[in-house]
Amino acid sequence: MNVESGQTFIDLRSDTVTLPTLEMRTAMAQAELGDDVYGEDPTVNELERISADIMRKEAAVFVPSGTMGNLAAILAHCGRGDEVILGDLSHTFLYEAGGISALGGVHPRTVPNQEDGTIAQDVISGAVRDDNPHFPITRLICLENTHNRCGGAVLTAEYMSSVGEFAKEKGLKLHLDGARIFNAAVAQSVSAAELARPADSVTFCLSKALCAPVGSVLCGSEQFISKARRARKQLGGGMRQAGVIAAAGIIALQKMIDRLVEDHEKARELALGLSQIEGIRVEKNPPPSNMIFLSITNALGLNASQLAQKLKENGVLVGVVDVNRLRLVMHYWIHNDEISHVIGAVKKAISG
Ligand code: TLP
Repeated sequence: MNVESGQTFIDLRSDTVTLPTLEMRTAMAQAELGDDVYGEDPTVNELERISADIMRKEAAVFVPSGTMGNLAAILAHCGRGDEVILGDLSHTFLYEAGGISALGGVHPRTVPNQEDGTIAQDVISGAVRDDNPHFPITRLICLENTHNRCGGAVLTAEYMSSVGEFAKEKGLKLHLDGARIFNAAVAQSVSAAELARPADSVTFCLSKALCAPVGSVLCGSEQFISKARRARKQLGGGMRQAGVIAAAGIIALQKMIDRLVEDHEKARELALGLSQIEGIRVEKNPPPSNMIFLSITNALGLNASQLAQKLKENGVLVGVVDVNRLRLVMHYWIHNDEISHVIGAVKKAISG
């Protein structure tokens, strides 16, 4: 639910719109605090310890956003002029404002993402540079799980392992943008740690489907996290009494992971209803996690922005991906009985 100038919307634009639960707000009010840049905020320290345990990594650092988590990771793994291999549909390449080049001087080597969010092994292998003074030095591979622009696709533990083994063989590091790694984990009934095991570092977000208001966590070895902590400071991400928000993050990790299956069920139900509407194609049906991508056929006589505007007039907010694609993201604050309203709103928007 989202309120704009007094009007209430069913907000499916993203799971980033989720508000904190009452339990989170209470924990935030009661959190024990200290100066986190001195390492003295007990609530942040606890969140970092719990996060490292969940991912089975040595250490963790709390960061304000997924974008900063990925950037701090890439700055900690790479020096200026080094190259990172990443998907052409990855969030880091598409939606992080070019931060790795602008702030880190890191050269992005984009390679095609496949529909299932993976990058073919031979493509990764072919992108690794030879030792030649003409070339940047390949330092890092980045993967994303779930994969946002690939429709919330989930990467398997087997795929993660095979890329991890390849990286090791070549002396490269592997970073995982696991903004929604818990969605990937519950969708496959595996632990997030298993998915992250082959990665040297992993970022995950507390502020998306887990409903915390702010924050992400970057996990890795002790040595890596101390470098990432310095990168966070350089980026202005040292947050002082950050326990206020870390407290919500702790509840997110304790209470909000297992229930993500409910979001996936609701996404399947919505996708099924939408797939029966003529002129609309559900790109991945059933959806692999909590995202539904819709393609709109020309026959509809509406482009994606026009359809989104009509849906807004009917109380439903959706994301416009491009001229004929929409994204609908399911989350905690969408109630089961709102699904039929969304399906009805789409039918009405198309017919009128
Ligand atoms: N994604 C947002 C938008 O930026 C597109 C969304 O609404 O989905 N990695 C992945 C895979 C993401 O989807 C996002 C956010 C991030 C990183 C960045 O997280 P934040 O917004 O916390 O910087």
